[in-house]
Amino acid sequence: MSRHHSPQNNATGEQAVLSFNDLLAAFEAQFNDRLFPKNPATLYEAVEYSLSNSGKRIRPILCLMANNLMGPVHLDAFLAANAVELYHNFTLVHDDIMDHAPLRRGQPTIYKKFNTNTAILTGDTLLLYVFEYLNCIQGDYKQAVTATFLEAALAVGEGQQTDLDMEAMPLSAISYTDYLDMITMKTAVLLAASLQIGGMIGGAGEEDQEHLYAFGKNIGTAFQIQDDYLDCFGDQVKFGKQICGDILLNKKTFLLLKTFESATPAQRSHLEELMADNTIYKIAPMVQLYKDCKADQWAIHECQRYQDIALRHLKSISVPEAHKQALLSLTDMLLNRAH
Ligand code: DMA
Ligand code: MG
Ligand code: MG
Ligand code: MG
Repeated sequence: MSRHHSPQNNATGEQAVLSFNDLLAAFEAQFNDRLFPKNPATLYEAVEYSLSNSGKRIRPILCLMANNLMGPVHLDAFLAANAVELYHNFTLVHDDIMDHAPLRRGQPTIYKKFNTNTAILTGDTLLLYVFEYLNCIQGDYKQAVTATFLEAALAVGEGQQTDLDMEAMPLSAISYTDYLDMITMKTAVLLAASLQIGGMIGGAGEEDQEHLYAFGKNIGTAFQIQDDYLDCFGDQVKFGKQICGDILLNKKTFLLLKTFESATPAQRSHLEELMADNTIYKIAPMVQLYKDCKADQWAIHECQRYQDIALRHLKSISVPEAHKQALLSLTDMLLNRAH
């Protein structure tokens, strides 16, 4: 493979900015070229299962797009994109065990299809490959890329532990800032780091790297608020995950926090009663309470607010506006909104 993905430049010599579909096709072509050990067969099957039916590939494409903002896509950006995608899949394997989730991307989750122990080994295998890909990066930014990646990966672990700890905590002990810190760590930093790393490999200056990071952090925050919303109000078939799992586990989601904040004293005591119930019978009245307190509308509003902040950071990046179109379209696709 050449060190740059073609087409590098168009006929006029201007930099070619590749679309989501171009980058996705290029990413898929090399992502399947893996050398996972084929034995033992069950683990191989579980690893392949975790990577097939593969979701939206948002994180690796963000990395490639950030790299493409600065110039032709570099082979090192593909290596980093692989690492990011493998790491993301690793976190999902664990997340589904932690969240007792039966479905992911419309199919049984790994621990359901195989068993929890095989799922843990699947996660371990993916994680080892993350570092193999990072290790293959050649440029003199290698150390900076690895450090940025590691910092993000550690934050995801911290965010996931906080998410778990919050399940058992009373709402009165959790502020909106605590919630934002938790979702920043578990979700937003990986998007932010993917973008920063893509930029870093493309030779972005420090300020542009900071804007890339902030752009990713804000779309990541909007993305998780939207994820909380969809877990309750989404279409299960499109969402690919079981609806209302967050309610059953008393996950401290945007909807739950906002409802608690806006509730009347009577609604608050109803909310607390429902939280003490561990059965599926709590779901319908809880959804109703969310609607009565307009938490659904607040979620849409807040998602928009973070998207707007993100776009301001994208605007501040010192490359021609035309180069940013792919990232703008991806943001729209990600946050389900047309400009
Ligand atoms: C997502 O939290 C965070 C990580 C690190 C996977 P979540 O449990 O809401 O995600 P999902 O809705 O995809 O299970
Ligand atoms: Mg989950
Ligand atoms: Mg989770
Ligand atoms: Mg969720």
